[in-house]
Amino acid sequence: MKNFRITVLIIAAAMIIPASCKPKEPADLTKAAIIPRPVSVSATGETFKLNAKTAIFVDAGSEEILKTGQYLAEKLNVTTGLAIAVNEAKAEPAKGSILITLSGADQNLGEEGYSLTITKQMVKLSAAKPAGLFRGVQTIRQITLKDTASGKPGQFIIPGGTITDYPEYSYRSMMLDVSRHFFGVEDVKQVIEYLVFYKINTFHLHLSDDQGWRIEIKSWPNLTAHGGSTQVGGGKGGFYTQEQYSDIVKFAADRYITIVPEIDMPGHTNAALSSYPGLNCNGKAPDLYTGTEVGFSSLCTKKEITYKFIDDVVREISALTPGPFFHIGGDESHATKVEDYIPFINRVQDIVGRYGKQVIGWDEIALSTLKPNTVAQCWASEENAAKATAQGAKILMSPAKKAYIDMQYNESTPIGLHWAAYIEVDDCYNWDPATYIPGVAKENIIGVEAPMWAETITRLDDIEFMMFPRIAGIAEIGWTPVSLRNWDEYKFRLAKHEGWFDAMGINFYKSPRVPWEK
Ligand code: TNX
Repeated sequence: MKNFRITVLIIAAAMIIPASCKPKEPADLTKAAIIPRPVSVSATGETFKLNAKTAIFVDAGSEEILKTGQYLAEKLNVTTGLAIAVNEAKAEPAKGSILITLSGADQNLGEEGYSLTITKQMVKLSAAKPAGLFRGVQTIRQITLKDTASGKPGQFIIPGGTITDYPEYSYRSMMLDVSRHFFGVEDVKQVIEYLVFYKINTFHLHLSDDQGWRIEIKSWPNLTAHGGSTQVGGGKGGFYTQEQYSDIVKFAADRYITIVPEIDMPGHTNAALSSYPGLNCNGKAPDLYTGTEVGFSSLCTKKEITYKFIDDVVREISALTPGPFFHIGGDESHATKVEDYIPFINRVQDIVGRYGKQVIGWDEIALSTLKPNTVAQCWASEENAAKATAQGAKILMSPAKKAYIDMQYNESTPIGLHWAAYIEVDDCYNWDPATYIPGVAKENIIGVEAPMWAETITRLDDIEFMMFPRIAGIAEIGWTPVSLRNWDEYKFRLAKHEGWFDAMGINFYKSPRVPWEK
């Protein structure tokens, strides 16, 4: 991770919360720059003072909630320079504290909902489930941003009121392609840490493609030894050992983020075909590939060894993945005849099902017979979307013209592709999953994902530039009811996150369409 940034963070603390107390508007919680916008916010005009006496109290006897309290303390201590301690609540916590509790919460808040009450005496965060507390912690972090909190050194004033909040969609995600260019464990953790701030709950790793196989499979070691040894442009590539993958899974789970592993098949498989020639219909190994064309490779759908291979890969990865999903790709299989593709996808769904996982695949999988719980990820074809919903499948919305954060912002931004569209920050925000594809309604949709393909993306700085600020908008689309979303209001909240981007050292795109304050 970016350790050198800690210094930057401490210096930047003064920028997040101004050190001097300029005359300000009265503290108003409804004006807080919270992204995603909460479902309901009401202000009282009271204020809570966060200072050296503030402590965090959590329910006694829960390691899990203690960790959430510690996570909040760590973050606030960096941004405020205070040394807030975390204690188990024995009795009624003292005045001036932050209380994090599961008790007394409205059970209708669901898995991730929370309620936050800020009075002169106390900040009280409650939720029905631990994940809800963790999401609420992100709101507490955000209301200490500049222009929401104000204060003198050592004392920060937080506006009083109540927030009741829960997500519109249960699946809010970003995908990172680690195949076209490889990104190491520390980079991946940094991206996950960014997603946390915007209440995103799923992270999809595109672990294999023509250019590289990125996860160790113990029963097929040449996949990484050979297939992981290069990347687009001919660099040295890389891969995650199973221990490293598990470390990523745990890092994400500690932040209530589910990892969805993808092994793309039957196309996008040149790295595997080059590692094991037996997987090719002609039995010959193609060279490793470092270009960016798509649609030229296919596993041999007619050979039994192909299904033994898939079984082993799915078994090993599923054993390391606690989340419910396994993504089988299935896109752009132009080198596979459709009459071979359909039975292939049908059979792979059965394999994944046997290892207890639910299948996700790109929208082309709707050509096959979808199992009852298979999810189709819609990126391009309305026809495939219609086929999926007609079969009763749920849809994950990733329309390339809106949600592909590997697309350039405009003609002059330096990295990214533009085959789908140029996607400015407002374009990425201004769409509604529930009306985007005719015939695909809210009840068909599980959520939204922003994919980051990595043909042109080579370093963490590039990932940041393409993510920020678009990922904040995708997060709001997934969380906030459409009736509360409006670009002309959102853009001012977004502008206030610049201080956080700077404090984190994030290389963001300073779009001319956002009224930045600096
Ligand atoms: C299409 S989207 C692809 C990827 C490319 C991407 C580039 C999808 C399912 N397939 O193979 O990387 O475009 O934007």
